[in-house]
Amino acid sequence: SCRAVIFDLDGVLTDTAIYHFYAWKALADKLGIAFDEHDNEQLKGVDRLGSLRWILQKGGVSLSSADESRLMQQKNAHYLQLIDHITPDNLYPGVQPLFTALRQSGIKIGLASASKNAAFVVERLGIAAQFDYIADANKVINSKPDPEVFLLAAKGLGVAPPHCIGVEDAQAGIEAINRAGMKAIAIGDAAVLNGALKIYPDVAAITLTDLLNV
Ligand code: B16
Ligand code: MG
Repeated sequence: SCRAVIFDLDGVLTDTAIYHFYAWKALADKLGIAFDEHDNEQLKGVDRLGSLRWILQKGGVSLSSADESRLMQQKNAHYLQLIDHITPDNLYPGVQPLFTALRQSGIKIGLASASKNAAFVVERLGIAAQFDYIADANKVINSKPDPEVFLLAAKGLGVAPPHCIGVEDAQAGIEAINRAGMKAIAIGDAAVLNGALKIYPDVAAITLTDLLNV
């Protein structure tokens, strides 16, 4: 039975994935490396250093760790500028009703994000207080597809992984949920996402009954 639902942030609760894309795209342009939306699909759920290295490798570029740090800092500054205007209006439709239904059923709500900016984003979205536990990139060493961030969320919630459902928009995230021994639900395109028990176009399509029957 389902006792907790652990949500990914970027691309599941809000559309920050597009701002990550804009910021990486600007950096790739500066480096003269081709980078498009299709490439960006590979970076969803991948942490900051992993994303930078993926782009550099695509361009056949290898840099010192000092240069990597400088570029990550540039990308993050640009990203923070892009998300500075986020308000509760940026919460995807359906999130608040689903959270309310989960709470009313006594099901815990967790967050498992690969982003170091997760706390800032959920604060801006006005939903920070609704999480029973937040696990993000500041608290883990290994990023998705490693299960660490989902396992930390389960531990923080006090719920055993088999009683947790994870909700993800990224292939790396679905893999992380499965490796954590949880049930995976995907948000997005069935043509590009594999390994989930169910797939929905967006959070608004998920009902409490669906979650209880997974
Ligand atoms: P930051 P999620 C992930 O968040 C994004 O999907 C991914 O594109 C991004 O590179 C990563 O966070 C790191 O973000 O630079 O803010 O630490 O989808 O796991 O919530
Ligand atoms: Mg995501």
